[in-house]
Amino acid sequence: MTQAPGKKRGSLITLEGIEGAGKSTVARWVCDWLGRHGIRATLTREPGGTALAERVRQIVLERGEEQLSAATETLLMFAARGIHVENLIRPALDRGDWVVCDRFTDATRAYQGGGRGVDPALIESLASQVHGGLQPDCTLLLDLPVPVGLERARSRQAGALDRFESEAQAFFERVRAAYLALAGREPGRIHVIDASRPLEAVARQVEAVLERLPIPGGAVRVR
Ligand code: T5A
Repeated sequence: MTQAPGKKRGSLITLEGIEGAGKSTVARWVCDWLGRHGIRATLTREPGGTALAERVRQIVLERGEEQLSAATETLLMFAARGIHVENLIRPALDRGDWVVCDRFTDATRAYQGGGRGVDPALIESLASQVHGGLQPDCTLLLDLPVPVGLERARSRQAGALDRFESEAQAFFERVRAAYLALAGREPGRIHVIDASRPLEAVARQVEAVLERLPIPGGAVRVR
C-alpha cells in the first residue's frame, strides 16, 4: 500500500469495545500493519494521549472519595478529548499521518450514554463543539460477551480496579448493547469484529477491513 502524492490529510482509525476486548493489542497490530504498508501512523488513546489529557484521565479513572456525576464524567471525557484533538490528533492528520486511537467519542456514547444514561443530545452537542468536522474514518468495534472481556481484563489487572472496571456486569451489558446499536446505525464506518476468537482470527478480520478502507481522495492502493 502506498500513499499517492498530494495527499494532505491522514485517516483516523478508532478502536472500541468493552473492557478486555483487545483494543490495545489490536491497535498496536493495526499500527504495525500500516507501517508494513508504507503508512506512518501515530498510536494514541483516550481518555489521554497527551501529558495534560493523561492528567484528566487520572481524575476520571481513579476511585477517590468524591462522587462524579454522569454529566461531570461526560464533561471530563470531552475535556480530555478537546486537549487530545487540538494537540495531537488534528496536527498529526494535518501532517498526513494516520492516527490509530484506542477509544474516541463512540466510547462516550456507549459508556456515558448507554451505560450511565446521559442524554445523547448532550453528548452530540459536546462532540460537535469539541471536534466538529472530525469523525473517525473507520472504527473497529471489538465485540465479545461481557464475561469473556471482564475475565481477560481482570486476569491481566495487577492493581486495584478503576472506576469503570469496578462496575457490575449489567453496566457493561448496556455499554455493549449501545456499541452494537451504534454499529447498526453506521455500518459503513463501524465494523464489528468478533473479538471472542483467538488473536490470529481477530487479526484476519481486521485486515479484511483495513484492505477495504475508503481513503479520502482515494489515495491508497492495496498491494
Ligand atoms: N471511557 C473512555 C468512557 O467511559 N468514556 C470515554 O469517552 C472514554 C474514552 C478507559 C476507561 O474509560 C472509559 C472506558 C474504560 O473503562 P482503558 O484502560 O483505556 O480505560 O480501557 P480498557 O477497556 O479498560 O482497556 P483494557 O486494557 O482493559 O482492554 P483492551 O485494550 O480492550 O484489551 P487488551 O488489548 O489490553 O487485552 C486484554 C487482555 O486480553 C488479551 C491480551 O493479551 C490482554 O492480556 N487478549 C486476548 N486474549 C485472547 N484472545 C484474544 N483475541 C485477545 N485479545 C487480547
